[in-house]
Amino acid sequence: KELLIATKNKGKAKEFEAIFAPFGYQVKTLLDYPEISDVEETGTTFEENARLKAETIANELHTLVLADDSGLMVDALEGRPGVYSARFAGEPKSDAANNAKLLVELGGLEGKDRSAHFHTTLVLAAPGVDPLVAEGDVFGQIATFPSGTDGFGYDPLFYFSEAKQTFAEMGLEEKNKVSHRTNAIKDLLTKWEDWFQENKEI
Ligand code: ITT
Ligand code: NA
Repeated sequence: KELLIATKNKGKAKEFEAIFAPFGYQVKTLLDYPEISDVEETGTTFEENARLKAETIANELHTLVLADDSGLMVDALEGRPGVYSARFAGEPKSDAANNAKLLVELGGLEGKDRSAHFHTTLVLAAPGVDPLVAEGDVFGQIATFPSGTDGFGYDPLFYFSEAKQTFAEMGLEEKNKVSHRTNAIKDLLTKWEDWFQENKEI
């Protein structure tokens, strides 16, 4: 049994492999399929983007594909950067530039609410069936300066109150106990068996 994760991000792939290997899946990523070209994320929602990636590749390779689309929503910015999180500060993708832009945008809002949440939508697709959609969130605050060196993306600015640390200070293992991606995987696992029952041809 093979499960293809539609990502080139090694960190993400490792996280998914740890979850699915015990179920007997051979976990592959797009790094194992260099001939598959990037699916452009042209959707305006996480679900649209994840669905686009998962369904396109599932149909192309006739296999089971899991795609993940995620981002950061900041309340004081009306939910931005949202689906545009990876390219908030423009091209090329840069975590440092994105974090700097976020601090600048919140700078004029001194003393205001800095609440934010990360969101992940997962889509599990196979040729000819309705895909399975799962979601997860984690809530926190945007810090006034970056702290910590672990993780990626906005982790140095995402302050998780329960741990009194940013995600980048917590380290991967602690982050993965509470993260949006972990919560989405938990949601996926609760729906997984029913989906396979309904789609026995997979
Ligand atoms: P793939 O589509 O190839 O997987 P991507 O960079 O587009 O890579 P995502 O859609 O998951 O990955 O994430 C979009 C951006 O949201 C990402 O570049 C980060 O800036 C941010 N992000 C997502 N998950 C994050 C996390 O766990 N910690 C910090 N930032 C995160
Ligand atoms: Na994305």
